[in-house]
Amino acid sequence: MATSRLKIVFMATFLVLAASISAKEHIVGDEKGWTLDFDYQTWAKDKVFFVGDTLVFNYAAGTHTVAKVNGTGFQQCITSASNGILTSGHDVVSLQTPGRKWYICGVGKHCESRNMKLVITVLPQTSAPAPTPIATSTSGKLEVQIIYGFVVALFGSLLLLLV
Ligand SMILES: *[C@@H]1O[C@H](CO)[C@@H](O)[C@H](O)[C@H]1NC(C)=O
Ligand SMILES: [Cu+2]
Repeated sequence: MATSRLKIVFMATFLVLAASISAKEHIVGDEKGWTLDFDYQTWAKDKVFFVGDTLVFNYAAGTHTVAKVNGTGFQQCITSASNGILTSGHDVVSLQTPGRKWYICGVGKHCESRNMKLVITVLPQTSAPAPTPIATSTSGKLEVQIIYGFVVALFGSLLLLLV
């Protein structure tokens, strides 16, 4: 009995810790980037996206764009300028809220005919919102995140022990 509870606590600790420090950068299309005739649905299928992660769209500036749209815009390939259209060729999108997110290319018929459309589902973080950074350097930030992860994990384990 005691050992299995300890196991659960250990696993929970590990999971919370892993989730809290692993903000991930997803290169859309991997080395192919954001391009014509790539199957982005298959690319996204085996990936898990969390709040705090980022998407990176790589392409030659001028050849494509990245437009955030809603489900209707995705189905019908309609971009909306008010949502902001990214054109830099190295567009970094940070996933700030959970839920379904839709991105399409706004150039020509790339969305309609060349499959330049991506839909993902962003999952909520398992831990509380990101801590206010104490240090400004990236390494300091990571340290804070790790410490924060431990605190959250410890707290979670204590809660589990009370069950
Ligand atoms: C989707 O976006 C289009 C264009 O930006 C807008 O006109 C429409 O109202 C939106 N639909 C929903 C369901 O939000
Ligand atoms: Cu395009």
